Amino acid sequence: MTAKMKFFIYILFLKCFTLSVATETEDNKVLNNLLESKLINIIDLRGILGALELNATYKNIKTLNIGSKANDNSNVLGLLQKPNFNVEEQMQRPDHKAKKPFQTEKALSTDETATAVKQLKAQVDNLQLSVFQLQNLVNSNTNKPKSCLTDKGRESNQVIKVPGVDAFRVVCDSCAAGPGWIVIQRRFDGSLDFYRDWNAYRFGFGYFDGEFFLGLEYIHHLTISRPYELYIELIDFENQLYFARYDNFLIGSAEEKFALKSLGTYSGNAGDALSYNLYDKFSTYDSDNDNWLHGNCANYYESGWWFGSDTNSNLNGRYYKWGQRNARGIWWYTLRGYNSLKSVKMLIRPKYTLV
Ligand SMILES: [Ca+2]
Repeated sequence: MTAKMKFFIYILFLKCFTLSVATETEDNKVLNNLLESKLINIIDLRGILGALELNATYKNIKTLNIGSKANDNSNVLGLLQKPNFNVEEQMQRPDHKAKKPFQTEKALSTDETATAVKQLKAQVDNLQLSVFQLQNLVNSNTNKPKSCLTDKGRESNQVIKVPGVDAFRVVCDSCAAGPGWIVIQRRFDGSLDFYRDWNAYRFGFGYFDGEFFLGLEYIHHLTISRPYELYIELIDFENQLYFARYDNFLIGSAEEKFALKSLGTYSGNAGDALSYNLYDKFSTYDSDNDNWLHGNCANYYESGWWFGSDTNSNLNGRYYKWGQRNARGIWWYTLRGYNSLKSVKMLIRPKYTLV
């Protein structure tokens, strides 16, 4: 069998293989097997590719120096069968292309091997792309969406899936108020600027291992998927911990400007500051959805929050490290008036724990 025939058999095999892969949609075992066989296939192809390149080089040398013996393929077959040929090393050399002697016009015009090499390279590229896509598929299946309710640790990351939005990552908290809470907002050191625009609040910002805001879009889809409760943990600069809990938390969609549609019944020791803004829409400095005719509360309080004609809380305000009294700070009016708080955490959890 000539190298050319082998090449076409490989191409045929690859096409069949690729088609069969496209129809596979089952579990990780199948995906992993496919992935493995594709990787083996790539290694095989690189072997053939390297052999063909050597073949071209060999022919080039013969064309230039030996003349009539250029059609002798016996050494080519030997090269194709050689098991320890180091293709990787040659492929990875940065100056690999520049030094390939078979790239001279004279050699390529007398040998179709160059075309075969080019096609094989394209096949390898396609295979690598499909391997990448398969790996993503395996990863997404491995990280199957879970609930914070199944989380056993104090704090961890989980992938959550709810209708209407792609799976997304959340921070779970089992420390603040029992198991199963999703952290939707966290402030504790002022390292992150929360005076942000509509898109930032819509899709979230910050770092899961630091300060962050999960994103109104995700909070909306979570709270509309089933009844949720809200827990707000507040710590002042005397390290006293307070909380406000609401047993039926729901916010509207982007079209509804993420209005605070429901809070339910309040309990806690921080006071019920949030009910003041029940039914109010969310505003940011570039999206004024409040009822204040003469301005934008988000600009005035330098945050993004639910505002009507005014507000009784501002948990996304400026972080003041010494607990200053400032309307632009992080405050919960029923607790410390406008005095800024040291840390705040907002968490939500399904109201009924039927996982
Ligand atoms: Ca306004």
